[in-house]
Amino acid sequence: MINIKRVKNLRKAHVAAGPVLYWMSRDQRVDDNWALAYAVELSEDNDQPVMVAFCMVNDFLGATWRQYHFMLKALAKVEAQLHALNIPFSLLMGEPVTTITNFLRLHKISHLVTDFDPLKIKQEWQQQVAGQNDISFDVVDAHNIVPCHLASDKEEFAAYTFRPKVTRLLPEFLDEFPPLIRQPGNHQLQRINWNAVSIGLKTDFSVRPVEWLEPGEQGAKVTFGKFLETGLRCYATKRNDPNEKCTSGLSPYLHFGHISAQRIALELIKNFPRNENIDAFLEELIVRRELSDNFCYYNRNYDNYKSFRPWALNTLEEHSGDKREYTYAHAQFEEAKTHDTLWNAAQYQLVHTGTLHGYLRMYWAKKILEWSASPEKAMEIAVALNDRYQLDGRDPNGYTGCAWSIGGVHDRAWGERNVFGKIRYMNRKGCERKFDVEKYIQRFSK
Ligand code: FO1
Repeated sequence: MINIKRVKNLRKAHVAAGPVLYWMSRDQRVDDNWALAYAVELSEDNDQPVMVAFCMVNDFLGATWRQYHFMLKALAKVEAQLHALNIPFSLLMGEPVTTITNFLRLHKISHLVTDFDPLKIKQEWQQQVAGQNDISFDVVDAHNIVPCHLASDKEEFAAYTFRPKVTRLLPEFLDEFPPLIRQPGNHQLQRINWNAVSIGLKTDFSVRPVEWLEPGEQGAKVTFGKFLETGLRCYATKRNDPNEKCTSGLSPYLHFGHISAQRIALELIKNFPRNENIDAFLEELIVRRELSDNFCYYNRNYDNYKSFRPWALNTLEEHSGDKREYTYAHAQFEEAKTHDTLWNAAQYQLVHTGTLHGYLRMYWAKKILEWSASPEKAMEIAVALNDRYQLDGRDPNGYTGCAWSIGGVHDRAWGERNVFGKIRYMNRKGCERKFDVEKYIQRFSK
């Protein structure tokens, strides 16, 4: 039984019996997925079949072939896993509101379930589908351990205000997932022609897929296993060193929902004694990640300058006229053509591997603030480059990371200085104190 508090009802209706549909969107996995578990529960309660559909849209928030390729490879595995459970899977293409509405009518769906996503575009899709269809429609938070709408009913100021609210609710929501069993019914389980799907896709094919990690649940499990064996033991001490392999590398999988944060937390707590590594990792995985959903859910300007707190807007405003030692345009940043070899190496890693080490993401974004004509422009450029090249772009974590670096969101005021005002400053000397900068530059330069 799923904890019903994870379920947020968008619309109630008393429709004649019919199949239950899970409209999969954010959490693109079969295992440990509360939205799927809830849809299966409803289908059993009503003695109706359960179906799953994913609606693919073109040019989703500037996504390129790099992200679509990763996503589609994994969705093909989702199809196989659902078929093994005798659950039909449909890949729909087109504008979601119309496409989902047509699917609901065609299959006489009686109950619609989808997964929670704080992004504006998803909230919009869900509101419109609810408005256009007189059907029972529930949203289930399958991404956060503590459901976003329960952890807090407002935008939180910082991790220290949010942490106690999440921690208090963890015992209730760190529960085990129900087993997924093979479903009854004789469905004709058509297989999707995945090659045709990518041919029909409109996106920017110039950003190439990455080969260094395996998309999907299996790849996520292997990556998690590797982290447990090697990275976890140096996480607390060396997670800020991009030359060390002490981070989990799970963010692309978490972004697409190929692995459940709750599963990760359950495994860690069950199999490892609490120590500084586990505590530091759970702080990132639970408090920081759920705080970024909180920020995006309650602050509609999460992807732009207007989301910054008043103190930050004032200080950036006061220093907007400061003389910039260097000023670069979007293209110069994108082509890694700044005067700073460290920043260029970070941009090079981002463009060619689709990921950037957490510590360097902060340095990378803060230098965009320092070398852009204005803080508004800086936020625009950071979000655009992040979303274009990061495998985990278009994610609440990414928007929040840029807002933290450039607008001090969830941070406090620091000593005042040129251009930054009271926004926390980072520089190359700070990096040199943390890790071997020259070694990093050797690894990631042309
Ligand atoms: N979600 C969808 O429901 N349909 C899509 O076609 C889709 C494409 C897509 C491409 C890149 C990417 O990074 C995310 C994409 N997502 C899509 C959304 C994703 O599943 C996440 O829900 C959000 O990006 C993060 O909240």
